[in-house]
Amino acid sequence: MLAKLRSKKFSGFGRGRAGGLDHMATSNVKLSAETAETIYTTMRRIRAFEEKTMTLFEQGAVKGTAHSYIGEEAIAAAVSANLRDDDSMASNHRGHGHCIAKGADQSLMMAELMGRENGYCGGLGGSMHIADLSLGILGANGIVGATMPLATGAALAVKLRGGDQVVVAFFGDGASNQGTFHECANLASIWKLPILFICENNQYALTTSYRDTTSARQISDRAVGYAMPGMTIDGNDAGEVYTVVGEAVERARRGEGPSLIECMTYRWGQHSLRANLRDPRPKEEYDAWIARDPIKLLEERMRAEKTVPRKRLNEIGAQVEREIESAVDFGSAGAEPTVEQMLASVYSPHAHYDEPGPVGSREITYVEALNEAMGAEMARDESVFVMGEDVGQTGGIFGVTKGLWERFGNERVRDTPITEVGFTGAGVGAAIAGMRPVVELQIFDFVALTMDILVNQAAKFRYMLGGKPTVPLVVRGPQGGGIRMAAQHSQSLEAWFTHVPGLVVLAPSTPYDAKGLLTAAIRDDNPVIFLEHKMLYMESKGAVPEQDYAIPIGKGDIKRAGTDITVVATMAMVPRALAAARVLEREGISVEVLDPRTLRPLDEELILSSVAKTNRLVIAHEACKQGGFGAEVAALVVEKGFDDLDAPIVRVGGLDVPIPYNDALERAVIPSQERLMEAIRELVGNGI
Ligand SMILES: Cc1ncc(C[n+]2csc(CCOP(=O)(O)OP(=O)(O)O)c2C)c(N)n1
Ligand SMILES: [Mg+2]
Repeated sequence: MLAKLRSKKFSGFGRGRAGGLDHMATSNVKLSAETAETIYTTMRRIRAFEEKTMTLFEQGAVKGTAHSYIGEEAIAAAVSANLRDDDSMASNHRGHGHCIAKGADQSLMMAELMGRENGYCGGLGGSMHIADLSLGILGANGIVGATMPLATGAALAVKLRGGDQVVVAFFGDGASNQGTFHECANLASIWKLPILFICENNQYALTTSYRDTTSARQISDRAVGYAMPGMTIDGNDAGEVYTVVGEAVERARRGEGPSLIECMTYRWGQHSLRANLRDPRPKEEYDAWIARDPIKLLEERMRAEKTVPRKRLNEIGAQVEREIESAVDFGSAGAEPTVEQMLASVYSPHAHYDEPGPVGSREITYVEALNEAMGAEMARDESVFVMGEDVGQTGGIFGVTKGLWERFGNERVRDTPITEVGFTGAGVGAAIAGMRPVVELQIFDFVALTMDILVNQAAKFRYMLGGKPTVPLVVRGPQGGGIRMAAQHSQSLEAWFTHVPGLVVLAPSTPYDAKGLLTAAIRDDNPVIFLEHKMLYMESKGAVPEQDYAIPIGKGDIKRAGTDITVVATMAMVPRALAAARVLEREGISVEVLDPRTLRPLDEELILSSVAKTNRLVIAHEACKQGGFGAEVAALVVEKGFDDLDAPIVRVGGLDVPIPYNDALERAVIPSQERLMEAIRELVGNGI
């Protein structure tokens, strides 16, 4: 069948035609009565749900927006009829149909669309974020193209566990132009992941035609570039979808890797219920596709094949009407969610640990400490794996993952292509699917490529889904300057992430903290941005216990006690502040050096109690001063500890320029020990 359909495609769909309509013939594979009835019932259910949603939207009971799946029902229904309960799928903004087909509870869906506390996401997600991980529904998604990395990661999780489940990524013709599609198609192909890329080509992305936005003749042609089977089929023919997808599912289960199936279809409505835009679709094209109602086509097939009698179809119609009425009643009876419920949904609770302190005589480097934490956690917990560029046999360009490949092998210490969105996104998908990925970004500046994945996906997943799922992901790598790597390899970017609810941001400055915090990060159920520093890689060595230990997230540390002034310093500024404190001690100035270690959540109490003791505060970080993390610390002390201050707060930060290449200029930009000492001296001499 695959070969037949492939050759059909090559003889068929031409650009500029009405979506290949002339060339699509209903497949002649007979559907069993049971399969036909299952698919038909699902299609009717989706249609009834979408019609009701439209009415509720007009009445103001469903707010915001929703994207109707009417016209495309055959795809979700026939794809899902091939899936087992333990298979999964990731959906997009037009996701109601996918969720219903995978077995989502319509009452919980409807309550969510109505924004109620009894909805799937407790009213925090709405139409575009329905998910039910217990049914393998990895979530609809408001970001076009995000489906692919989540599904790819879930498929990677299947492979790592040695399962035979498959994962489906549903996406539109528009999404096929996103980098995520291309990065994930490549990843899925080289790793032979059990994933189906199901493109629902409804021929338009909002108001643009795929014929104007897509380089290939058909989207399935792109499969060639990723060495996977690709075919274009009639998405309104449930029989054809069922048969072709069935073969691709079996192929994936056998471990033969991904397939790309492009289902030609048409949405009946505008882009969304809210959209009131120019409709560019020619009347002739529109009428031709509406005449090919997928539900009617299946009814005709069942009549021709004499499988399910008309009477039974009427019963199904009546049954889905009852279901939808009861779903609406359930939603209408739901309470409004509370602010307390909302606030409790952002983070999974952090574990409590008793840390041993940097005791013992064994001294190791910062790099060795990080390596030890990963090795110990991988040995302790099979769901932990490491991936990134050159992390395997090479051990990473700074040697942080050295030796792990030899201990844990290719699968769990996984070299990736240069595809930051793809592998960081796959990390999120794998975390959602229950693994504990540790993703290395070779140089932390490259995090800029992954912002959607971290900020819109990882940080919000638990929250959007009503505070239930966990995202145990660590994204780690070296930031900071000092080794003449210039503006795109030297930045300190912590403030980008401390601003995002849902993320944890850790920034160790010593080998002891590096091991304990990385251990805590890997065990934590939240996405963690784990910042390391190149200068600490090169220079930092210190006492680290041999045993496993974790440092509680949210607990700062006094690195040196003092009475005249507090210096809150982060990362490479900590050893500088300590060196400054040693010099100033000889001048009679007693400096307390406080390292927050955890930037989000911040140990506010420790900072406030230190300032209450010293009455003076300098904040030192390497990042640009403007908009830097120091502003947050300063604001905290002004808001909650103002009466304790005897002098203005001083921030010592990087100059507000990108990091330059020239060494003298780089030294001028990054705060030096001398600059720090000047600030401290001036502040101690100032005040009341
Ligand atoms: C990254 C991103 N860009 C733009 C949008 C706005 N937007 C939402 S849906 C959509 C069109 C998507 O088209 P397609 O992938 O073909 O799916 P369809 O709506 O046709 O089902 C656009 C532009 C978005 N949500 N996310
Ligand atoms: Mg589209």
